[in-house]
Amino acid sequence: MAVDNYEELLKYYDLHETIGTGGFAKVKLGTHLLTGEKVAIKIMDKESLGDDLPRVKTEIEAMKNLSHQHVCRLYHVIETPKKIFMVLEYCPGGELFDYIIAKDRLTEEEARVFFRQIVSAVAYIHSQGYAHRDLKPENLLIDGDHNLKLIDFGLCAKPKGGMDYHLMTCCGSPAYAAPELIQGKAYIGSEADIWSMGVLMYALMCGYLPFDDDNVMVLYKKIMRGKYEIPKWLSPGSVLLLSQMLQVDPKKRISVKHLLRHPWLMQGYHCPVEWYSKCPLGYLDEDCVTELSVYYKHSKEKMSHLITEWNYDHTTATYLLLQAKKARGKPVRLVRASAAVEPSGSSFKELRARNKLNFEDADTAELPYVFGSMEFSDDEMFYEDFNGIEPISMKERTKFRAELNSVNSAPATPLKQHTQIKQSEDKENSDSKLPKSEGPFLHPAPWTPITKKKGVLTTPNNNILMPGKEKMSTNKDSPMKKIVQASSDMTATISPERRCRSVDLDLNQVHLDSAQKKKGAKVFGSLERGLDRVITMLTPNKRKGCARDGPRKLRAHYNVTMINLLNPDQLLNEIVRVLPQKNVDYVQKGYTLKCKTQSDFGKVTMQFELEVCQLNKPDVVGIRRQRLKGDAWVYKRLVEDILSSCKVTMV
Ligand code: H91
Repeated sequence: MAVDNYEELLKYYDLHETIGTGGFAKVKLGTHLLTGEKVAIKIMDKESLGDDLPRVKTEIEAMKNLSHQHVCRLYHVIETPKKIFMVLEYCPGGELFDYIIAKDRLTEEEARVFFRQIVSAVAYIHSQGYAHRDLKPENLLIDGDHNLKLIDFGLCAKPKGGMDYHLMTCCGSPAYAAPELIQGKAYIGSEADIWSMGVLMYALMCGYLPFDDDNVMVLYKKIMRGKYEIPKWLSPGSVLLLSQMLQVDPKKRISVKHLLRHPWLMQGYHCPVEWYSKCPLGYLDEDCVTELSVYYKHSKEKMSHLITEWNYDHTTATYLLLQAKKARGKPVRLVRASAAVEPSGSSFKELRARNKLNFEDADTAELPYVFGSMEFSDDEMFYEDFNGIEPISMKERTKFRAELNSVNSAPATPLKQHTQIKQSEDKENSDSKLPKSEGPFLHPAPWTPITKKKGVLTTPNNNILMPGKEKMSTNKDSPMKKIVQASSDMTATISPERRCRSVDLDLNQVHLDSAQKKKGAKVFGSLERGLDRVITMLTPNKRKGCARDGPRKLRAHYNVTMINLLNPDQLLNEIVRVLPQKNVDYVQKGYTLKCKTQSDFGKVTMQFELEVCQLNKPDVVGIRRQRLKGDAWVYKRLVEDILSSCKVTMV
């Protein structure tokens, strides 16, 4: 990897490990040098993007126009000859999907808190003329305050004639797709989004999908019939709301406008969902402008002018991140980099050291585990190798860093990088750039008059809606259920104080009666219970290469499952034994298993990590799981399968 691809990025950000992959992109954690704020950096390789380049353009243009408390914020776009970097709001809580499966399902109250935020985000983007078209729990992230942020606008549409124009492109994830969409009919984007929200609400409250099947054609038939199971724990109010959203006839489906004041959503709130932006781009925060103008030695007027160009350059990023820092109650201060501005005498090291000190109070507390290194870790290199992506070497980076002696001194020159990105070929998206004076900070009427017009027939995007997609199994009775039901002879006893509050990793459920177990055994929450059994029965075994270092010490998090076991090697051995049986390829690095599955044609269908770790409060062994690529529900079933097989072999 040539350093110059990262040169511009590394002027402003420190780059840490990969935190996920999204289709054609890799997402890394970063730190904005001037504010010390954490950011997520979506990295795309232009060459590998190919036909997906318009999708990236769509996403960037949409995100530039969107500023809302429940929409992930875009801060900065950097385009180099080979790469596109999108610097985004960092959401330490990860995907809503993982949160749901860690809890099996959410209570009605918690589902309502989240669903109000989803309705708020969707009503706002509709008010701005966009339909999202890929609403699902994987595209909702949880921020540091446990609030949801909508991501992935690559499939969104902004019909030229407004929200009520018909669209034709069939896109999104099959299980969330509206009946009219899979039938290839012209559809209205906002109506299709409401259907997906119905599927989403069902997933929140049930922990599984209303329409699901291994066979995509069977799945489509189920969607078109619109019949789904109503589990007994759903209240009459939620059953009614679901039925209003999951209406096969889009004309009979509830509208966002009516959703805002739906009795189910008002319960306990007594006020409709607030959909308008609480952070409009039009208003400039005086403290932030002052700090920036002092830093760059500009007048406040000049600084305000530079900011309001909204070029999504370093000025935009610094302003928005400073504002975010202020909102978190932190001082509105930029890192003073006087050492760095001195020609070549002052060491870059000094600045780095200072930055590190300044960043000491950053939010590591929110992270599921401590991000150890400010440089590329071994782990990172390893991961990249695993993916066949050439990593930037430590040597190159250090050399490059040392050369950046003017890193923080450059005045903010608005870069028009985004203009280099080719025009989208997506006919359903007009040039979505709103006139500056009509930015999203105005509160437009959310529902513009209807002007119906049939869209131009375009080829359904089969790349996205995958009719032939391989699925592993859709057996609703999770394999973990067997384990849980057979757990009366469980030897493990878990003291109440060992429970993880935030996730309700209710290890005590091993003692529940069978009726309760049946209810709670659907998804990942059951993972805890199953693993617990597996692990207590393991025989000690020597594993080569693991005596070296101990497992990492991680914090309790809902992606970390606690195991009632003191020996991490036993757990690692067992997982390593089972993975090949499940056709999972893995590379072991210390206590981390970097796993992947491949299709018959050698395409990587799934990538995830399982890491055996040590928790200190309580002092137990844990397993951190992280999906990096692949269908979320298939991943869930695969991990459950791996664990249930551990059990079968051990009995
Ligand atoms: N999925 C659809 O895995 C599979 C933590 C994490 C923290 C993030 C902030 C922004 C984005 C991702 C974050 C993230 C894709 C982000 C935003 C936009 C976008 C993309 C990502 C994954 C990709 C990694 C994500 C979660 C979703 C983590 N991720 N861990 N903050 O288009 Cl707008 Cl791809």
